[in-house]
Parts: sequence; C-alpha cells; structure tokens
Amino acid sequence: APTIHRADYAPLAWTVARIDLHFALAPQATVVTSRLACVRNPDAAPGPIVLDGEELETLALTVDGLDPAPGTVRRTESRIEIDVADRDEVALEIVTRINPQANTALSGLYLSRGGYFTQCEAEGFRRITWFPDRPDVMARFTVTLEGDKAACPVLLSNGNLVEEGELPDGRHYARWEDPFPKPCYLFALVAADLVALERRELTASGREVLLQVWVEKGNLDRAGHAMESLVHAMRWDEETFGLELDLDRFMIVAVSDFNMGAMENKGLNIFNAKYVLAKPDTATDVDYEHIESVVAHEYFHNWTGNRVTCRDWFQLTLKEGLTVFRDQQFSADMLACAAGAEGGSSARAVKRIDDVRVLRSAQFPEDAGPMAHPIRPESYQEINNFYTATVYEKGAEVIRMLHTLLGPEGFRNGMDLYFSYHDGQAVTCDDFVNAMAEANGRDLDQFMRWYGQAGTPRLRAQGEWNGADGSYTLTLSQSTQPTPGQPDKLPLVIPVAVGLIGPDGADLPLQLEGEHQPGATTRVLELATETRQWRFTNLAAEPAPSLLRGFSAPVILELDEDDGRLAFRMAHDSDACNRWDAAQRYAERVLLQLAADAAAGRALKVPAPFIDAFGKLLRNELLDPAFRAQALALPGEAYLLERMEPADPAALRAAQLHVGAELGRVLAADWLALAESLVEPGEYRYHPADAGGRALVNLALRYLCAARVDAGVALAAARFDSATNMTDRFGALAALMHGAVPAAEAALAAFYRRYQNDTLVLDKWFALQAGAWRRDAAAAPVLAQVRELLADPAFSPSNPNKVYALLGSFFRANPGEFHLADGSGYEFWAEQVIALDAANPQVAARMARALENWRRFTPALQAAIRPQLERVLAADGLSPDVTEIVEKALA
Ligand code: HT7
Ligand code: ZN
Repeated sequence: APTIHRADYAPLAWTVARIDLHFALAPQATVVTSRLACVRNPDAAPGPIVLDGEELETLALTVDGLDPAPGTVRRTESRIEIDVADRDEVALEIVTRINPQANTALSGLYLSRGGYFTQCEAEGFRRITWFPDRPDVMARFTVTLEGDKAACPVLLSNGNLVEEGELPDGRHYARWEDPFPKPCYLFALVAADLVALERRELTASGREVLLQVWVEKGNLDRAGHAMESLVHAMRWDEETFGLELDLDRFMIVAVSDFNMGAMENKGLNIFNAKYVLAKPDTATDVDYEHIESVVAHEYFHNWTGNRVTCRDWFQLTLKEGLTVFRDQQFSADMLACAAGAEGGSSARAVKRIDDVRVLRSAQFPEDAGPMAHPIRPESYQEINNFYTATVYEKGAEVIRMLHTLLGPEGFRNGMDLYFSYHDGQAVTCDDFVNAMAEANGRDLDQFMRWYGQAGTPRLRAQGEWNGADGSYTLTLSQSTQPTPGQPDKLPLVIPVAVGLIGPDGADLPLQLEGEHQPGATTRVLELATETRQWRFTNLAAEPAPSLLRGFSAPVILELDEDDGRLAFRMAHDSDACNRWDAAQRYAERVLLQLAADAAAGRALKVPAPFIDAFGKLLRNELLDPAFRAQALALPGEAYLLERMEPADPAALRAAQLHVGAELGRVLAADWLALAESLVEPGEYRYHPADAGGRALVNLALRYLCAARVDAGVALAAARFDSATNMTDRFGALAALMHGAVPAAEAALAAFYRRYQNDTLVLDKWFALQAGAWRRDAAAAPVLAQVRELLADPAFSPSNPNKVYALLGSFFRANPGEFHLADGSGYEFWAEQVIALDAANPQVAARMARALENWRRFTPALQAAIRPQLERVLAADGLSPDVTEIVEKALA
C-alpha cells in the first residue's frame, strides 16, 4: 500500500455542500442512491471532482441529470474523477449496490444479529457510496431509510426525524435531517429490532432534549447505567466547559459486533454492547467504570471532534487526545464527587493511577518499538493502524501538560477561544495550540514539539544536599532515544511537579533560591532545556525528593533511590500517585532481580524488607481501600518486559509466580483479616467506596490463592458461591483460577452454566482461561486450552469481542504462556492472524501487533518469531493493515 504523508495535504478542488441519501435496505443487495451538491472550493487549485469508493457496484452516475460527456469521467476501483468546466456547482446522482451481509470487516454498512449498522470512521463511508471521503469535506446530510418493518422496526440516522411512513410489501421508511454540516465519517444509520430506554432532560439554557439508549429486547434492564452516565456527561460539559448539547435528540445504540469501543456519530452514537450494557449480575465495577467513561468520551466528541473536526487524519489526536483528557477529568470528578469531601483527593489519584498504568503498559512499549510515532504522525499506510495508545493516551497527556502549564482557568479560556474561532471547521493541532497560546499570552512554539517527536523522554534527576547551608540542588536533564525515522531529538517542555519530604515524612514548604519565603509544598518546575538546576533553600534536614507528582509528564523518571528510600516514600509520600509509584518501583526492582535469577537458574528469594513495606501499606487502614488495591498490585508484565533486557517472559513469569505466592504466604493473616473485615454493604450499588472495598478483597483472595493458603482458598470458593454481583463472583473465580487450585475447575464450569446464554459474560469466561497462569510445569500449556476454546460453540471468529477475549488475552495479556520456548505459540499466532485477516483486517492487525516488539526478546525467542512474521507477510492477499504492522516489525 502507498504511504501517505502529512506534508502532502492539499485542499480538494471540489467539496460537497449537501448530500441526500436514500437506502433501500436488503441484506445482500442494499441500493444506495446519493445526490450530491458539489461546490468548487475557492481556496484550492483547480481540478476535477474526486470521489473515493471501495468494493462498490456502481449502477448509475449522472452529472446535472445527464450522462457525463465522453472523456470527462475517469474511474478506477477506488477513485472517480469528473472534469467539470465553467461551473461552480454541480449535482451528481450516484446509485451503488452493496452487500451488508458479506461485510465481515465491519467497516461501512454491515449486518449484526439481523440488524443494519454502520461504522464510517475512518474510511468506511466510501464502502457505502462514492464520496470525497476525508474529514475536511463537511456536508449537510438528509437520509431516507427504507426497510422491512418486521426485521427492522427501528430506522435511525443522524439529526432529527422529519418523516416516517408505511410502504407496500411490509416495508416502511424514515427520513432524517441533520442540521449540522459534518464530515462523512460521522454519518450513521441503524435499522434493527431494538427498544429504547428514554429520558427527557433540560439543557442549561432550558431546551428540552430527548435521550435514548437503544438495545435489543431483553436488555432494557441493562441500559440504566449508560443513561445515567450520559446525563452526568451532559451536566459536566455544561458546568466545566459551558458546552451544551446542540441537538433535540441524542441516541446511543448498542451493537454486538463492533471493531472498537464506540463511535461518536452526530446524534447517533453507536457502541460496542460491552460499553453500554450493565446490571449487577453481569457487569463488574470495572465494567461500570468503563461504560461511564466511554459514554462520556463519545458524548464529549460532540464538541471536540464533531463541531470542530480534524482537517485530515494526521490530526487525529486533535479530537482523540483532547477527548480522552476530557473523559479522564470527568471520571476523576465523578469519583471525587461520589467519595465526598474527605475521600475526594484519593479517589482522583486512584483514577490518575489507572490512567498512568494504561499509558505505561500500552503506550510506552509502542513508543519504544517499530510502530513508534509522534502523537501527530508524519505518515501512514493504513489509518486504522493509527488509532493508537500514542494518539489517544499520550495525546491526552500532552493536553494534560497544557492544562498544568496554563492552569484550569487558562485552559478554559483557551478552549473558549478555540471554539470561537473554529466552530464548524475542520482544523489542525496547530489551530488548537495557537488558541491556547493566544488566550494565555504564552509562546507555545517549543511545546509543539510534543506533537512531532516520538519516543518516551527520559527524565534524569539528581539531588545534592548541602548540610552547611540547608540547601538542596535538584538537577533535571532530559533525553529521548532515537525512534524509526527520527534519529535526533530536541528538548521538550516538561512540567515536573516536585515536592520535598522531610525526615518525619511530612512535606516541606518549598523556597527556591531568590525567593523571600517558603510557599506551597508542591510546585511545577518547567524543564525546557537539556538540563537545568533548581536550588531549594531554608531546609532543616536532607529531604527526599518526590518528583513528577501526579505523573505531571509522560516521561520515564530516572532517579537513584535505594530500597530504604522507596519504602520511606511508600509509607509517607503525600502524593498518592507517587506513593503508588514508589511501590511499583520497589516491586519492579524485586521482580526484575528475581527474573534474572530465574533465567540464570539461581534460587528465588523475596527480600524481607520488601514484604515488610508491602505489609505496612496493606495494614494501613487510614488509606482508602481503592488506593491500597492499586498500590498492592504488582506491575503488569507488559510494562516489566519493556524494562527487561532482553525480555524473557518465562523468567519474568517465574518471578511473578514466586513473588505473588510469597506475598500471599507471608502476609496471609493480614490478607485474611482484610478480606473478612471489609464486609459487603447491603445491596450492590456502583459506588467508588464500595468498589474500592470489593477490589481490595478480590486482590486479597488473589494473593491467598496464589499462596494456596487453605483458609483463603475456602474464602474465595465461598464468596464465589454466595456472590450477589458479578464483581464478587468474578473476582473470586479469577482468584481461584490464578491459584490454579482444584476448586477452580468446578467454579469455572458453574460460571459457564450460569451464563451460557449471555454472550458478554462469556467473553469474561474466555478471557480468564486465555489469560491463565500455569503453576505446575506438568500441566498442559494454556495454548492447548485456547485452541480447544476456538471450537467452543460460544466462540465466533467474526465477533471482535470474542477474538479480543480469547486471542487478545492470550497474545497480549499472557506473555508467560504465549512465548513458549518451542515456538508453538508463534505458529498459532501466524495461523490466526492470517485467518482473521481474510475476514476483518482491523481485528487481525490488532492481533498482529502482539509481536511488533519481537526484537526485545531473547535471541532464542527471536529466532522462533522471525519465520512466523515472514510467513504472515508472505500470505496471499494480506491486507494493507497487517502488511504495515509486519513490514515495520521486520524492517
Ligand atoms: N472515534 C472513534 C474511533 C473508532 C474507530 C476507528 C477505526 C475503526 C473503527 C472505529 N470505531 C470507532 C472512537 C473514539 O475514539 O471515540
Ligand atoms: Zn474518541
């Protein structure tokens, strides 16, 4: 596939002002009639009308009602060019026929459980009809849907319903008008047998709006939380950014087959059912949390993405980074509000820790591998491969740094200015940062480097205590390793939130050289050069630095701290994020040492002071249970493998198993006391305080089962049997599985029996087995179980959720089992990637990415991986999606 470069952007000679679409829906032969009002673009060089298309059967094309004049139309499989002389407006009518049933890629118009659904971002609209399929073409849409009334009683599209009626032969129609011009990636239709949970709300300005959550019959009792989340999101955006819903009707639709999480189509958000449906018996606290944040994320796109959209797909982070930041802030506010005045700051920190975990385990490895790219990439072969952790999560960190540098008010002023300049436009990341700069009278030119430079910067910190004058000099330096295509890196603007902890564990007031009096206990230093020093004065004793508080920048902090210092910060750091981080650093140190011991065949021994430090956190009842659940969980394997040289998943797994079991065994009495003291409140409610308790109990069960402590295993089995909600039931089951105790098998079977007709819950059942850890070398490898599960009647390779649950959990979340020394895991990977690719390239590419960082592994593993990468690359008809991933991995 050709490489597309950001620098090549040029506006189109012709755009589209209005489009009138008519769909005659039929499973295998849907006829789409499109009338386009094309207008010449005065800002562009002259040229033909250019339309994109993919897998379309073209039945008719007229220009101003006539067959085009000979020689004026050039057509290939994917492009139509029409020469138009002497006019500034042209009416095109195009009739295409498409086959939704055969659309297994789930891009464009497709069928899911008998209903019709669309997914147009990024380039799905061209699979429906010919159109200039790029986000800088913003048109006003009217849409008429016509379909079988029995099969599809509900006909939805963007905007307002303006007409509906009956047709002969059991068919009916509906006509929708969207008052806002939009790019075609925001077009959507749904025609299916659904029911809606409805609610009417008043916006801040007093307009009544109709909110609907559409689900399959039988799922109405699972739609309430999504509706609540939507209302909360509406209120939050009004209060925080003064942004109001601009439509009379806002719809959310749940669909079972969906490549990603959800899609922000104007007024008609389409969601993976996983991010809509929840009731206590089927959804965990984490599911509830995800639903709240995804509903909010899509809702927030209405302003950051839809009203102001991207000029081209290189600007994707303009809408995604900003919207992730907005949803992170929203979730933190929701948690803090629920926790009340006392628990608010801890609840916020817990959310921040979650975000940091995702960034470190998904984005840091991406930024250090062959797919490393800036948050605004310079080139791509397949845009679908660039919906990445970098564009989303690192993009959100970049916005967060602006928020830190400008302050909440300055940030809000920047947002207001951005909307005042660009509402209704398709713009670039520069436009956003320029608005922030102008609103705050601040030069952000150097800050823009965050948009263009790939790789995770390393922030090196060194402190020097001068007992003679009571000063502490902090030296911060930055450097970034080369990434593909970017050998040289420039210094970035890095906000570093700093605190100094006194010997008694309390924060010291900070006074920099030249200042007259001490001030706050945390302040933000700005490092904009390669290296810089700050001198803190007026200190009575040597402090312990607490750097990068709140994870104030997406960097790797390098600071030499001995075990004692880490234990001290685990016990005292007032910044909860850093307190958690101290525990993670200590655990990482121990785990990597034990992994090295395992690789060298040495005996494994967990240092007692480490267990001691963990025990102190565990017993500290002043700490919020949700925080303790975070701080006592070991770092993820993906993150640790990234820090291991060379990455040796088997050795790391041995270390993980050993440390987990030791923490369970030595601290058994504490874990048991904790699990028994955190008594369940009455009826289940999704509330952060309750959820924190449940998370901590589930973690305790996990450690106890890992250590096979009899009383702990019995407690897990009992909680599994008596659970009244999915969080407890699944937590207990996961603990039993994690310990690979005999009771696990019966519990797993009981779980299956109970939920065999509940496809979303079965995803958990698949994921748990694919992610299982073996504790007995004589047991069959998990790979054998995964192969068997592929043949389970509940598995379906055409359903992305099933693929992610079974294969994603195995390839991406279970390195200790996937990276088998005999290479059989890799053979299986190649076989599955090739098979998936034939039906759904986006899903296949996501699975393919599991091996992109293969060069980090031991030479023996590399030798087994390479031929499988080559085998995939040589497969017949490989998609551009998978080709790009594997080519870059092999380059
Ligand atoms: N903006 C949405 C992206 C999306 C998507 C992209 C490619 C292929 C399928 C997709 N489904 C949704 C999701 C979001 O960030 O809100
Ligand atoms: Zn998004």
